[in-house]
Amino acid sequence: APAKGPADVDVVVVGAGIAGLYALHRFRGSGLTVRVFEAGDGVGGVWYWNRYPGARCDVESVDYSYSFDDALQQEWNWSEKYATQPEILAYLEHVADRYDLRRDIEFGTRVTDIVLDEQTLRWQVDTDTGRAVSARFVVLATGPLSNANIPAIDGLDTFAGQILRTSHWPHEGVDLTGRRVGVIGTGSSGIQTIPCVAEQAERLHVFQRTANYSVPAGNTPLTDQDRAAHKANYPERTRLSMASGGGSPHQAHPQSAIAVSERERREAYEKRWALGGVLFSKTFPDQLTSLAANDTAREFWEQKVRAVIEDPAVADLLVPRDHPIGTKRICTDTNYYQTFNRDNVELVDLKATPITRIDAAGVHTTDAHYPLDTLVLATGFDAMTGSVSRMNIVGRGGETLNHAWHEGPKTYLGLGMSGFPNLFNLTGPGSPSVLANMVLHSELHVDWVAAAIGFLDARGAVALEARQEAVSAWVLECVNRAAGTLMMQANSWYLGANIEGRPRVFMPFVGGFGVYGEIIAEVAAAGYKGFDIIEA
Ligand code: NA7
Repeated sequence: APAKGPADVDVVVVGAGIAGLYALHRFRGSGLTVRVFEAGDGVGGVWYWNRYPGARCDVESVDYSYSFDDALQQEWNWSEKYATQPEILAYLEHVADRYDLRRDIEFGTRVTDIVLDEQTLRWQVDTDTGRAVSARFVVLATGPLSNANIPAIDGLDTFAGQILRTSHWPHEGVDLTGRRVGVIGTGSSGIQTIPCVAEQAERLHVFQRTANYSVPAGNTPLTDQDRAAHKANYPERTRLSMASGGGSPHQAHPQSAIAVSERERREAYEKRWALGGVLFSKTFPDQLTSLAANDTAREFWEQKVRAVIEDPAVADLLVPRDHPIGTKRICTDTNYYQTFNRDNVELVDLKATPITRIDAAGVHTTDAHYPLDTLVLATGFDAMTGSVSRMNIVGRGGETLNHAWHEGPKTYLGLGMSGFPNLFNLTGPGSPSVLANMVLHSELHVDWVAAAIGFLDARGAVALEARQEAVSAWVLECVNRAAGTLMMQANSWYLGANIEGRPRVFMPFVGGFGVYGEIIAEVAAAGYKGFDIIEA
């Protein structure tokens, strides 16, 4: 039976992940009534679902933390440089408890429909439990990586063994000891989990379609001294992060990769390699805009990686050939390449021998059959728009958001959509999104929306709605900025290229997190330029 929550509220927030939790706290703090609907049975979003062995964040834990309350920063102790999934989930559960958030979250409740009443400009929100609520504002905090991609492989449903998905890993955990395991997918999730699976499994077959660039995480435990230093330095770290390209405090080298000497270049790359992880793609400022600059990074990477792989033929397969480094998100690993030196691990090159079908006993490729007990799908997400597209969102004139976005997502600043007054999308297409630190990005967006609501209420206005021409101009701005980079040269999920039928449009705003923050602040300061303010 439908739960007994309120029938109408000021704001409905969809999703209780990083963005949704802070949205609830922030909006409630400004005196609004808020209801959060969450499909999972707990808080955490991505960090609730993705429980596969080896799952970690590729942003340093100290930076992947909320900045809105210094007391929270001071009391929480991260144990490692890069936090594991269980630790991040524990942190988010702590946040939910500390700010008493759960009382306004309805778990196990998936939003199905969000429909505008054009007379009242209120939204009717329906869910799969029958629970329905009316709201003045709807904030989509559904996350850019929450709708799993299940590959359409012939016979997948006939497999008699166990199928595991990295994005929906069983809560009770899985013991793979003694099993013959296959992993399909070598993106971030596959690359993190493969070394852990290899340690347990009797035999592991890694089915690789496209090789990726991965940089060692360089993870280490944090000492009391490290933590004390971070805690003393939080304001400065946050300030630098907010102004940076990707939401972390580390600055790129001031010069072009080509302008410096061979020795200086090498030193800069060595330093970033030691820092670990994704920031390797931002060692030099022109690495993602100049192919010559990018080549220097790619060559450095290749030398490092080949040095740890024993079989040169296997190394040939693990080195990407199809895209410049960093034009797909760089993966972050712990012993990924070394895993292929193990006797119980075999790399299957799907480019040479594609999967033809799956049967009860295992995977068929064009030249072999691999008998398996367990199949792990690390096959990614219908990213950026996937979770939004699963809901029936209907705005003015019966127009659905899916129809409005059929040629690619169309937003103003990533936040507003024309024809959808008072509906805000967080950390999605048209914003830096996955190119930035998602915690600080969530705060930036939620604070902006909270201020916009405050602005409307102060003048007694009803709604904020992006103007069509502002949307068109922003879409063009995003396209032009992406065209000025190397990002269009990869078939990445940034472009929806991994999902059949999605238009090929670069979805995130690539101009940098700090630049984006300035743009949206200017829009607000100019009285929400580009939005219609609908008076009562
Ligand atoms: P990704 O990065 O999208 O990786 C998915 C992987 O699955 C990738 O290697 C794909 O190969 C592979 N894939 C997908 N479908 C198939 C089929 N049908 N056959 C074989 N291989 C397939 O997802 P992740 O979860 O690893 O990471 C997503 C983000 O989460 C990551 O960037 C971080 O920001 C966090 P393909 O490249 O398409 O050939």
